Order: sequence, then C-alpha cells, then structure tokens
Amino acid sequence: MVALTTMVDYNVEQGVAVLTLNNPPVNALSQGVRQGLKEGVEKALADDSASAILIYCEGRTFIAGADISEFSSKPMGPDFHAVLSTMDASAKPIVAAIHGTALGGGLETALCCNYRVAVPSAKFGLPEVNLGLLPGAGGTQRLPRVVGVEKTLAMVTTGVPIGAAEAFELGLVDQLVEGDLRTEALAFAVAKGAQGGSHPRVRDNDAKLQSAKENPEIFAATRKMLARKTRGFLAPEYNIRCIEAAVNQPFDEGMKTEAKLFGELMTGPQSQAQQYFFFSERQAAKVPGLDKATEELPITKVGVIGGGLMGGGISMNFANAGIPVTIVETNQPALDRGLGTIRKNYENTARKGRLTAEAVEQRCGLVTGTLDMADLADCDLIIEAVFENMAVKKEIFTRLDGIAKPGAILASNTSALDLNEIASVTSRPESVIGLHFFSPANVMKLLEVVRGEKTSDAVIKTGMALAKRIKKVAILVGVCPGFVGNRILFARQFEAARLALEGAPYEQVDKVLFDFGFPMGAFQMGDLAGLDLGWDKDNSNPMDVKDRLCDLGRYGQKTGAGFYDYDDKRMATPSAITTDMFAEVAGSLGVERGEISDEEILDRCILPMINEGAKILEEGIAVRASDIDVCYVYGYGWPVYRGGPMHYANSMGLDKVLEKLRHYQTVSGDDFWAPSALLVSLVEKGERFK
Ligand code: 3H9
Repeated sequence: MVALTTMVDYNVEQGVAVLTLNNPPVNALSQGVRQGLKEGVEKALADDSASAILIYCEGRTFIAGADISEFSSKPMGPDFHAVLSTMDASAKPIVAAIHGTALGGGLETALCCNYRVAVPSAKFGLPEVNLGLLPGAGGTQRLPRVVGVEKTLAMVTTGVPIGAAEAFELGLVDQLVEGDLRTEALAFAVAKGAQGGSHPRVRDNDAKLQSAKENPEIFAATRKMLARKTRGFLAPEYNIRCIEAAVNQPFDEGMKTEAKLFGELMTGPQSQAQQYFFFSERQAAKVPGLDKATEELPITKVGVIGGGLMGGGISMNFANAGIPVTIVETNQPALDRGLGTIRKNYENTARKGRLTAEAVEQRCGLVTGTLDMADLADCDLIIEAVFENMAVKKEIFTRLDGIAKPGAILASNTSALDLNEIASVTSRPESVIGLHFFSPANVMKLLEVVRGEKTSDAVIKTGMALAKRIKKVAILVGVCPGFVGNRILFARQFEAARLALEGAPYEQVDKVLFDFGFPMGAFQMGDLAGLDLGWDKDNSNPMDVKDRLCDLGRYGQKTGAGFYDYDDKRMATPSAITTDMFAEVAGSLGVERGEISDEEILDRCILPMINEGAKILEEGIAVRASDIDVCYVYGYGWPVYRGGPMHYANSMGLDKVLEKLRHYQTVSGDDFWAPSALLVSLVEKGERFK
C-alpha cells in the first residue's frame, strides 16, 4: 500500500489498482483527494501490474461532493477538471464502488468512470442548486447522456437524489451488489480489466439526448413548473440552460457553457449566501459550553397537552419518527377533533402518493388520546401546547409537576412568554425547557429550543438531539419576549404598520417584501396567522388598525377578511376598509402622510430586523449571528439566497447599516431606531457579525 497523499492510498490487488479515499466525514474532494486521485490514475496507467482501476471510499460514504469549505479560499491544484480529464482519457477501465451518497462532484467523478457498482442503499444526486450553483465539472453534460434529459432536469433543479434501484434501472449503475462492496467491486474490475477492448465513456454516448432534441418544449415546461417555487433564485435557471446546452451543443462546447455559467454563479452573491447557509445550518446544532460528558436523556414516549392545530402538528412529528405520543384534551369532542385532524392530514398525504396506507395506520396507531393528564405519568417528555396565557400555563405546569415521573422533561411550546416564570411553579426547573414549534408544526423545519435560567445541560442536549431525530433544524435561544424569531418579527411588523400610517399603501409594503423574496408581506402574514392572535376584545385599541379590524370581525384569512378581502380560493384583494382605517387612525394620531419610496419601505422593514438581531446577540439570547439567519430562513421565509438578516447586513456593510439606522433615528426622533451597542462597536472595529 502506498500513501499518495494523506487522503488517498494506492494498492494493486488481483491486477487492479485500488485507489482508496479516506477524507472523513464525507470524503469531500479536498485538495489531497484531488491530488491523490490524479496521481493514482496516472500511476495505474503506468503500472504494468494493473489492468483496471477501482475507486473505493472508506467511511460512511462515497465522495459527497467538492469541499465546500475550500470555495472561499484561493484554489489549490490540481484543478478538479484536470483530475476528471485524466480519468476520462484513461485507457484502462475505471470502476467506481459506491456506498452512501455520490453527490455533486462525487457523482461527477463517478460519471467519469467507465463503470459504476453500488450497494442498494446508495444515493446519487447533483444537489449544487441548493448551494446556488450548478454541477460545474461536467455533471450537466454527462448525466443527461446516462439518465436522459427529463430525469436530469428534475435532479439538477431540485437537488433531490435518486436511489440505487432507480439508478440501476436508468443505467447509471452497472451492477448492484448485495454483499461486501469492496470485494464485489474488485471482482467486477478484475473482469473488466481482463475483458480488453474499449470501455464505454459517458461523453461519447448521445442516444439519450435525442428525445429532447425532438421535444425542446421540455425546457419551457420545466421553467413553467418551477417558476413559483424558485422565484428569485438564479441557480435553477442556470442549471436548465446547461442541460439545454448538453442537448444542443457538442460535448466540448457544452462543457464550456457549463464552465461559464458555473463561474457566474460561483462569484455571485446568491451562491455565497447559500454556501454560508449550508454551514450555518450545521453549526446551529452545536452548543458551546456543554460538557461533552453530558448524557442525552432517552425519549421513548411523549405527551402533548392540547390537541389543537399546534398540539396536533407537534404530535405528528413524533409519530413520523416512530415515537408514541399521547395527546391530552379537556373534553371528548375536542380530542376527537384533534385525532381526526391528524388522521385527515396523513390521509391527504397518502392521497398525494407520499405515504402508504399502511404507514397512515402505523402513524395514527402511535397517537393516542386521553382526557386525564395523569396518563402522562410514564412519558419521558411532555410538551404543553395550549394558548398563550401565563396563568393557564402555570396551572398546567403545577399539575404536571405532581404527575410527571422524576427526570421527565417538561416543555412549553410558548412563542413569547417567560419560560423562567413558567418553570418557577415546578419543583424541577432544571427539567423545564421551551420547544417552540412553528405553525404548521408538522411542516415547518424550525424549532427554537429555549434554555431557561435553570435548564440543565442534559435537558438542553436532549432537546437539540431530539430536533434532529424529528427532522427539525433547531437553534438554541435564551429567554426574552418573543425569543429570537418573534422578537425580530415584532420590530418589522411594528414598522410596517407605521409605514402604512404614514401613507404607504399597505399592499405596497407587502409587495416590497414579496419582491425582496419573502413568500408574503407583513400584512398578508398577519392575515394568515390570524389578527385576533393576542387581541383582547375588552381592551381593543382604537388607535391600532389591527385591533379595529378585529372589532369588525375581520380576523384574517380564516374569516374571509382581514387587512385584505379573500375569495373562496383565498386570493387576496386590498380592501378600502383597511386603507380608510389607516388614513383615519393617522388623522387621529396627527401623523403626517405622503408617498414613500420602495427603497425606504425596504430599509424600514429590514433594518429594524438587523438591529433587533444585533441586540439579541449583544444580550446573549442567540448563540451566534448565523443562528438568527437559520431561524429566519426556516421559520419566516427569509430568502435563503440572501442568507438571512445578519448575513444580509454583513453583505450590505455594517457601516452602511449603522449610517441608515442613524438617519432614520434623526428624521423620526424615535429611539426605536437607536443602533445596538454591538453594531456600533463592530463598526468601530471594522468587524462583521460572526
Ligand atoms: C460540488 O460538488 C461542486 C461540483 O460540481 C464541482 C464544481 C467544480 N464539503 O450534513 P452532515 C460536512 S458542490 C465540505 O451533518 P449528514 C458538514 O459541514 C458540493 N464539508 O451529515 C458537516 O461538518 P461538521 C455538492 C462537507 O450525514 C459534516 O460534513 N455536494 C460537505 O446528515 C457532516 O455533514 C453537496 O452539496 C462538503 N461537500 O449528511 C453535498 N458535505 O460535522 C453536501 C458535508 O463539522 N452535503 N460536509 O458540521 C450533504 O448533503 C450532507 O452533508 C450529506 C451527509 C448528505 C453528504
């Protein structure tokens, strides 16, 4: 065995040069891998004792792509294209032995091999689009030549991988192996080495491009299908253009088109934001300061108090992960309604073909109901998901304290209330944590894990790990009104309302936010959430347009009217009632009105979010700036191609952010705009949010 680099070994076995890659955790194509691969192929070509080459990866996966962490630094040779050219030109057959995930540059490497052998659990994909990129090493030119244009379009525009069985059917995999991958792939390579003659090269085979040549509408159809989902993103369109090039240009020309478009994406702000976000999401799971020896608590049975929209959605997450859940309701009709809604949700998913009838029954079977809180005595985790009322929550936690077994985690789904106050009514505040799910809780990926003053490390560690188990992305936050997500949102919603009072049509405010990339604007969001959320009928404020709409029974989408009017398909039309109301309230408050530019609207909606984010960091409520970004992308629809509010601030330049905040503070005379001390100090030091 010869170590070509620290990441690639060379060894000849049974007449096959075996290149063994070992670059944990995912065998990314770091410099040492590229160099080892290139040298290995060259060595094998010159080695008379080898008649074939096998690429095999140690660890949990085949190559999962280029090393994304290298993208931001100066490239070091050899260039990945040079590696692949060496492979492509090889006179000796090259076989890829694939397990785990062959993704991005990993699949591109496999496509430059003459043959691919895989285990049935392997996955194959080109997920570059999720990084704001396209496969830049021939993936867009080679994959359609193997799996066809339609399949490639689906794979590159969604980034979703395919399984080994499908890959085998499509011709991407030559042989599936049930036994030991290395042994069987080696035998396959021995046979190919002995076979002699020429070996298939993907670039030479145009047969599967033919149907798209005769049916160019496939590209227009793909664009149309993706238009809504990919609004604002550059990469999906660029990927499509490359596949068009594969069909319409000779291979080498297509490669040039791919290289040009890849370069444009790679140097653009969208990809930089999405690469940043890739690492931010993974970073969020790491909790600094937790003792490594802290053990996670076992969670095998969960209780949920409240079977409404929120409680039901939360319960589904556990059933989906195979964890039994018991829902507590106060009366039988409410319990039946809650369980019925869960079943209906699963059946709807099954109707769309995304769940089998068997799985529906299995998951529904994991959710049981009770009217007696005492039935939660054997639960490892109990989540309270009732409406936002401190007195009610305290009463529930007092009762839970007497019911739950020692060591059970007591969680509140509160979105804004003081977790420490809730914990204070129990004899075990160390077991109390916040698990703030976002609605609809069975769909939204974000989970705010709220650390109370006394929450133990074991409970925090368990909360973060549990998030992963139920396929959520968690950020750890401290206690303050609204935690991270809603606290920042309050600031934006406050300013959006003020803009409307000052004369900006409220639909203009919404359009500016929509055009920025949010799925909806501030007022549309209010209508969706329900304007009566937190509204107190007896203390309705006549100087608050939202309260006045509630006085009229306009609670939002659910009542067919809120800020907007809604038809039966929930299509929104601006309402003169709302417009007049803003004018009237402005008149009563003596607010001067006039036209407001889109640019000012955007500034006044986004800057308060950044400033609030900075205050949150300053107070230690969020662990790191990137957690705030993860929160905003997954919880509030911030467009990922803009990275999140803190990344956006960094890319604007913090000095510019500060200058604008000070400008609005001066013209409004309102301390709402006072910049956070952290922001001021970062600007003074010439630093960015880290
Ligand atoms: C590309 O290939 C461009 C080409 O077209 C070439 C053009 C010239 N690089 O996700 P996990 C780290 S673009 C560097 O928690 P899992 C990750 O940060 C690339 N690091 O594990 C984490 O580190 P840490 C196309 C990477 O089991 C650790 O590995 N490929 C990379 O849940 C574990 O990751 C992709 O986009 C990477 N490529 O999922 C694939 N990948 O432990 C991206 C992972 O310090 N990767 N890391 O936090 C994935 O989708 C998942 O990581 C994977 C494993 C499915 C592989």
